[in-house]
Amino acid sequence: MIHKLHELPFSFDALEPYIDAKTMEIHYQKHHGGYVTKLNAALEAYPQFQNKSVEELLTDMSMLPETIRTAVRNNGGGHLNHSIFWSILKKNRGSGPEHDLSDAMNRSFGGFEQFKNAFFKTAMGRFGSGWAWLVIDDDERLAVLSTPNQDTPLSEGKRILLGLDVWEHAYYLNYQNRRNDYVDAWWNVVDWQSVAGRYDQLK
Ligand code: MN3
Repeated sequence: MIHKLHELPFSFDALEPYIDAKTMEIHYQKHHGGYVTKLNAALEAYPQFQNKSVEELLTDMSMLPETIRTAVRNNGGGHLNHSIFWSILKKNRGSGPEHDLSDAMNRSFGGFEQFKNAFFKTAMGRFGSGWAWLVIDDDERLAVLSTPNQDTPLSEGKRILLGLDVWEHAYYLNYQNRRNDYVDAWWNVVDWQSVAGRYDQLK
């Protein structure tokens, strides 16, 4: 096993009532765990790629043999996307972005509320499975975008500040078909200090 499912940085019930413990348990162990297992399986016959980080694999997928490119894209993407997702989750008790990140949000969107509106529309507009993202774009501005499946903005050269998983597996137990309620509730568990840390590192 080259790639590992790292320990979840919080307990399964830490995000309740916004994200329930059962969803967290299945999401982390079965879904994220499954991506890691399948990524390792794809790389098994290709030792020359086993020492590369998941970020390196996804940044330049053209270097990969075609036989494993789709498997790495889907499962490597799944591994990276979920690792980032867990790292930016924490009950925030109503806090929001501060300092440099807040300034950047004002410059790029006109304010935090405008950002949230744009992000909500993007998350709701993703047909089927995928993600909504806040990234630093090529022009150094913040941007909101969506990717299908487990595609990651890293593969398009974007720097990821935060992502929201809008696959049904992320919310169906508690919210059923109500993705809008899930997205609304999710604002309560964005760890803005963690997002600010990513911004400081990546800007
Ligand atoms: Mn997921």
